[in-house]
Amino acid sequence: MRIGIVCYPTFGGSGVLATELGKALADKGHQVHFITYQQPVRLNEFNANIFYHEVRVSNYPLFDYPPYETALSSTMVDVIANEHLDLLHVHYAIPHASAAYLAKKILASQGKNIPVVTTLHGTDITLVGRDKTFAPVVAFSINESNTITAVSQNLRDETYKIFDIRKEIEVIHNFVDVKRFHKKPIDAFRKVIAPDNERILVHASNFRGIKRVQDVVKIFSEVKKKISAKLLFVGDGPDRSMAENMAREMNLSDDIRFLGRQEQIEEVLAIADLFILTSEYESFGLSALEAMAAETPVLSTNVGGLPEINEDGITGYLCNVGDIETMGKKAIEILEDGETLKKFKARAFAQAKKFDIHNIVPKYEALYNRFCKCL
Ligand code: GMT
Repeated sequence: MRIGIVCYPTFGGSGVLATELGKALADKGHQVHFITYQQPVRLNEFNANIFYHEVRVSNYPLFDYPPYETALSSTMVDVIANEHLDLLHVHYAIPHASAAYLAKKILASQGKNIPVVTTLHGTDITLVGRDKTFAPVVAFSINESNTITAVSQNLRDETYKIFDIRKEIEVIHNFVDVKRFHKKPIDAFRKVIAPDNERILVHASNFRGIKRVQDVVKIFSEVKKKISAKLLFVGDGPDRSMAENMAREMNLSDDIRFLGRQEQIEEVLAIADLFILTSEYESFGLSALEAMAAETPVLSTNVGGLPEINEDGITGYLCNVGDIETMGKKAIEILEDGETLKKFKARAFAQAKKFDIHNIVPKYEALYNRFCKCL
């Protein structure tokens, strides 16, 4: 089958998921065409079944705001027609679903029918999408997709609450390539980070306000009162310097490292003892699932889709947003003795296996198959 994938090419979860999906489909013999404005970060190896089409936006001096969505629709039309695509799968509604709608209409006027699958990822609905500046277009273009999927039951429910969606939204949970993330820790790396065998805590995100990275620093400070530990921050974004300043002010700089964006996050997770996710909302929390695949328990908030992956008291703990005291206590409970930690690690890994790439990708194939008779 010839599949077009449209996504954000950056480090965000939706782009990562879309890229991993495309790679998995290509491995299964499908021809996959990525349509994005730059090479997706996880698209870093050669595969004969993968093609990359860059969206170029004219920077004509008249434009204060270059019309990206128009360029995207035009590129979609070009690729779908010339590469004879069977289906277009867009990830993140804004602006991908509306650009796909326009492309679909243009192609229909030329006698070609292209089914469009839209996968909702979270902030495209719960944060940005519901804003008045986008909402009517988001609702309309979601309804015009041939089929809609959401990455968690929670996001499906939220979408129905926020928008007047007249179609069935199917839940297909995000996935992880367990084989890739279940790595042996590199001893030398562990020793550099934790020379005295301290426990290693990790947080990874895009450091946006919704992630509440300040809470991660505060929780770490609580943990440090009882346990010798180190904290690794992975990623970058608007609140990184605030977290750095807090670390300095709280006298924690020697124990906190900011690693920046990491393409090989599995190497970092392999040495982790606890993953912390303090978000105000997560439709799913792909980074937490990746941590679990690396046998790392998760201390997270109890919002959005997080309870669908992190089992309270089993794979980690779920706490109220901003409840630093409880989160600190729960972190200590997981980390304090080796036997308890081992149990949490084993159960986190077992849970991740349920979301393994080999269990989830066939669900997307089955869905595509409903629209194309070409599989
Ligand atoms: O979390 C972000 O800010 C990035 C965002 C994205 O679109 O890349 O992540 C969303 O999609 C991920 C993949 O489906 C989910 O794992 C994240 O939970 C979701 N983020 C939010 O809902 C805040």
